[in-house]
Amino acid sequence: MEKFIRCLPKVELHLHIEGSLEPELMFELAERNGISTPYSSVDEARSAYHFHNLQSFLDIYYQGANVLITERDFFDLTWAYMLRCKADNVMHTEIFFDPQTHTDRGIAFDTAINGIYHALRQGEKELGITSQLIMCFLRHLSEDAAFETLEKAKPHLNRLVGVGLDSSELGHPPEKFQRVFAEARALGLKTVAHAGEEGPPSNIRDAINLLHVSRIDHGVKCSEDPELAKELAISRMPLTVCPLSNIKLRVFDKMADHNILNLLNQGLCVTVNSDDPAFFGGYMTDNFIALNNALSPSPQQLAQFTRNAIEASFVSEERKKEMM
Ligand code: ES4
Ligand code: ZN
Repeated sequence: MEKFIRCLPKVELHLHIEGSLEPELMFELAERNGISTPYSSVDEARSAYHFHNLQSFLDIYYQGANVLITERDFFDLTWAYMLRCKADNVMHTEIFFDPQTHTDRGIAFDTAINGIYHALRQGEKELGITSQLIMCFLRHLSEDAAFETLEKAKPHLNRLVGVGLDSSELGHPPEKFQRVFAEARALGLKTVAHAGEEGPPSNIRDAINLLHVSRIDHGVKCSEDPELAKELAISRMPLTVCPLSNIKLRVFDKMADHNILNLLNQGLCVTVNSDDPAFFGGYMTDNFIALNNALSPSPQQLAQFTRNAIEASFVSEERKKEMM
C-alpha cells in the first residue's frame, strides 16, 4: 500500500509556505543573513517542535519566519517545497503565504511575493507542477491591517488566485473580516478561510455565509453539528483537511480518532494536505501514509482524496480534465 500511496498522483490545497521552512534551511538563511535563531542546532530546533494547541505552534512558526529577508530567501524556501512536491508526486499545489508576517518585520510585500512567485513559475517550467498562490490575512490582527495588506496586493492581482484567513481562530471569528473579504471578491479573488480547526462549527457556517468561501480550510469540527455536515456533503463544499497537523496540535488525540474517513463516507468533499510540513512531521505522502496506518482506507478511498482535490482546485476545467 505504501508503494500505491507514493505513486498516487496528488493535489495539495492547504500549505503555508512559511510552514515548509525546514530547520536546515532556517540555519542556512540565518547564517547568510547574519542573524541568530533561538536554537543552537537543527536537532534542538526539531525537539522544540512540540505543541499543545494552535497558539503554541503559531508562536514558534512566526519566529522561524524571521530568517526570511531577501527575495532569494523566499525563492529558496519555495523551490525546496516544489522539489518535495516532485518527490511526492504532487501534480498541482495551491499555497498560502502570510504577507503580514513579513511586512510587520519591515520586509516588503513585493520581496516576499516575487521570490515565491518565481519559484512557482520555475516549478511549472522545470518540474511540470502547476500552482496557484493564495494570500492569507492574519486573523489576530485588525481589519484595518487586512485592508492595508489587500492594498499592497493590488499590483499583483494577476499572481493571486484568492485570499484566505489563518492564525488564531479562537476569538477571531469570520465576521471580523466580512468587509475585507467582500472587497477581495469584488477584485475578482476567490476566498477560503480556516474554520472549524479549533473553533466551533458556527465558524464554518459563518465563513460560508459571511465570507462566501469556495473552500473551508480544516473544517473537521463540522462533525459536532450533523446538520452542517449534511449540508456540506450536499453542497460539496470542500474541506482541506490536514491529518498530521490535527494530531500535532491536539485537535484529535491520535490518528485512529481522526474523522476524515467518516466525513468521506458521508459524501463530503474532503482532501488530504500537509499544512506546515516542516513543523508537523511530513509532506503529502507522509500524511497519506499516516492515515493509511491508522485508518486503513481502501485504495479507492485514497484515490477519492485526489479526485476531491482536483474538483476543489482553482484551475481551469481543461487542467482538471488533464489531472483526472
Ligand atoms: C496554521 Cl495549522 C494553522 N492554523 C491556522 N493558521 C495557521 N498558519 C499556519 N499554520
Ligand atoms: Zn493551515
